[in-house]
Amino acid sequence: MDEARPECDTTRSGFVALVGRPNVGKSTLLNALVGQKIVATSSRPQTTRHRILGIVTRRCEQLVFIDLPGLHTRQPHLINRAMNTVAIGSMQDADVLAVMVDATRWTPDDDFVLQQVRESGRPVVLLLNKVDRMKDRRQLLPMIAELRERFGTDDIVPLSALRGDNLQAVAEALIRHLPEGSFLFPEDEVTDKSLKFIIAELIREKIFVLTNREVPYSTAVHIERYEDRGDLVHIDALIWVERKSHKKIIIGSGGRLIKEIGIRARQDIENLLGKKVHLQLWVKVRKDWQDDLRSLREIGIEQ
Ligand SMILES: Nc1nc2c(ncn2[C@@H]2O[C@H](COP(=O)(O)OP(=O)(O)OP(=O)(O)O)[C@@H](O)[C@H]2O)c(=O)[nH]1
Ligand SMILES: [Mg+2]
Repeated sequence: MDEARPECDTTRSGFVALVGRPNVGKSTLLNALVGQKIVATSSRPQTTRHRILGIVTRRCEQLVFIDLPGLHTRQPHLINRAMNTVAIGSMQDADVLAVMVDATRWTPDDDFVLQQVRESGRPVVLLLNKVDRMKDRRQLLPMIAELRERFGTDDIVPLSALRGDNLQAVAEALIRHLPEGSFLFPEDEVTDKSLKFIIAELIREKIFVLTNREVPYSTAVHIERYEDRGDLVHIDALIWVERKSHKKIIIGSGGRLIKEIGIRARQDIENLLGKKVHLQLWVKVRKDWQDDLRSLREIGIEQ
């Protein structure tokens, strides 16, 4: 019995690594389980760049999710290799892997995921996401049978992270793999990252949603000032871009695009803080930062 929780016969807690190729819905699931938007999601692959903890505390269990960059085989920049290294390394820290696949698409990157999962030797719960998009639900059973063979696990949960369908079953399946023990984090904590980090991610998410091709990947966001003046928070954020041409695109004609990024980001930040926010965005060219180790360290991506 945990002395801090006399109502529980046993308490369980541990780490769950969210593993999968880019764009399968790992971060969407994390936000849904935590019940708050703490990580960026978008329809573009490689939205997540950092290892971010999302903590879900229930009455007698605490699941500490590790949201990770999607594993990918095309790695044109240092940042891509660093993201994969972080993801593969983090699998070893987990009590169980929540391996996510997309019910509507299997790609060569999924084969890479399968290989890494097998090599890790960690216990696996397979999450079959986006079932809301399946045209024919009768395909679900044969698909589950095939995945059972491939991943060598009977723990397979179909779900829709976007709609919030079957999240309870996801949590239950993962909890069975967690060791007995006291909670690892205070019960009101939802992440290990600072408020500044989350704010930078919310801004970066808007850039991912509102720009195309190589432009979102050329950007990183750094919070230069965070000043809480009681009922109003002043935030200055700097957006790095790799090229002058990208700067022009981010600003947009007559400053329209940067204004839109600011409006959307401010709404999310106000929701997060529960306060009014004054957000000022700046854009600066930082040539080839995706291949510069020092820049990667500055935004917290370590190899
Ligand atoms: N239809 C549908 N779309 C989903 C579902 N879950 C996530 N998505 C969408 O899939 C896209 C990718 O979601 P993310 O959560 O950013 O994916 P991710 O796996 O974290 O991707 P990376 O960070 O790039 O590795 C977004 O457009 C989501 O809205 C789902 O259950 N159903
Ligand atoms: Mg993600």
